[in-house]
Amino acid sequence: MCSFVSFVFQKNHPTDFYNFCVLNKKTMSISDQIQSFNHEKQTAHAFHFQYIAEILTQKGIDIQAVIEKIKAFQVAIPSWALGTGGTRFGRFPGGGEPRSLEEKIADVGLLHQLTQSANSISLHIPWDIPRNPAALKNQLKSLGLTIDSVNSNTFQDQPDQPLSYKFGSLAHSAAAVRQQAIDHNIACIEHGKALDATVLTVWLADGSNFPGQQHFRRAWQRTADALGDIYQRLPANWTMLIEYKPYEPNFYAMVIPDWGTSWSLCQHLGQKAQVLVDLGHHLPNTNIEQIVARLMHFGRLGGFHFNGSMYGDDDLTTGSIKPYQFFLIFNELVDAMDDPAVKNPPLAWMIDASHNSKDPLEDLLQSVQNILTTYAKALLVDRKALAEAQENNDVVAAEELLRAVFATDTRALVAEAARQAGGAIDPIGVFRNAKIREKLIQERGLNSVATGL
Ligand code: PSV
Ligand code: MN
Repeated sequence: MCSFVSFVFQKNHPTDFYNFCVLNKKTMSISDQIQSFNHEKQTAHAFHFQYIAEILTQKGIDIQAVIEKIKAFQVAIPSWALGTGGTRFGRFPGGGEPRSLEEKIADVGLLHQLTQSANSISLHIPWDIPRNPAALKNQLKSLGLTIDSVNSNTFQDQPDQPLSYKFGSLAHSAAAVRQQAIDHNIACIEHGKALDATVLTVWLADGSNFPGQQHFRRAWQRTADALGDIYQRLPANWTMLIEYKPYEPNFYAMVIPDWGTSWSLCQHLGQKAQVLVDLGHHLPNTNIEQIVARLMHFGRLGGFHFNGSMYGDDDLTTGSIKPYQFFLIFNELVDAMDDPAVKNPPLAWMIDASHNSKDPLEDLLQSVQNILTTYAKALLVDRKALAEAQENNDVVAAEELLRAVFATDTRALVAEAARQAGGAIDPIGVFRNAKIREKLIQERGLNSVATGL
């Protein structure tokens, strides 16, 4: 064990504290459980951390600087990923799902406590209308959380809604439907303001299922005009994120199918409008890393929805299917974020996933872990050497450089960042060891249902 590692462990984990935790396991708080489990994992973690620390130090990398960047990276959790997702063929909930906005916030608080990297929650309106903003703000504050974004929903009809979105919302042929959707987005801004949010995310399901059904140019113009009305109501410090998606629920054409259309709408609206990239919103084999680089070059990448995808909007665990592509995407993000010449605003990071076969909280913990380990890899890329290889057209050197970083196991760096921040070396281990799901089932029941899809 290197002296740095043994020093930090001794400092933060005195043995008598550990004994106290083990003896009182049944009544231990989550933070005590984290410390206790960290202590159990200490030796193995120290071994792995020392190994990577030595390799990277030899390469001249400032380990603590990398760890500080990992600690600073925070990803939002969407309120709708906390319950079991499903497909149109069924849903198989595992119990203990949050039944209210307060319980959703509590779940995100737990994820943040475990990882120290999930300090905000995204709301979907009307699923998450804040009934008592003052109390919610207190709850958020006590858990160290903020609101990441408010997301409007004009893809479903609500029971009390006068006009239907069956044929679209902001792009609808009828002005009255467009106005209803505009008003809904403005109401979202108001709900967000009450909770100190600063981001409105707009994803439109508008489009057509059959050729000839919708006039493409009129649909774009109606959307642009309607978004303009919403944009006018956006407070000065707010951002409007415009999310694209190539298909689903419409299968012939979506009104905002790609980054180019999102970008064109942002150009039309103004600087507070930004493109949102959802990893699952691309056709197979799309070069997402290039899209990300382009958008950041234009200063127009505002938000990111993480998930894993095999075919389309599969909403699987982030990094579970195409880890190399995920690394290449992060490589472009970090490259642009580190370049002072790039004038892109800070990004709103969020996990947008859905779960049918896993415990939603465990799945989110896996996603956070994969995001952080991949981000850590991107931080290790020798940008100068890569640029040199690129400028000299040394194809093999450039590729090998990236492949070597991709093959580096960064899990100990992420574990060390969490440990230093007061989180868990092994978040899923703590979740299971502390029997958190079992306790949630006891508290909320087996058939509790979260509002959402
Ligand atoms: C659409 O597929 C999407 O990715 C948008 O972000 C929605 O708001 C979200 O999923 C939840 O339905
Ligand atoms: Mn999304």
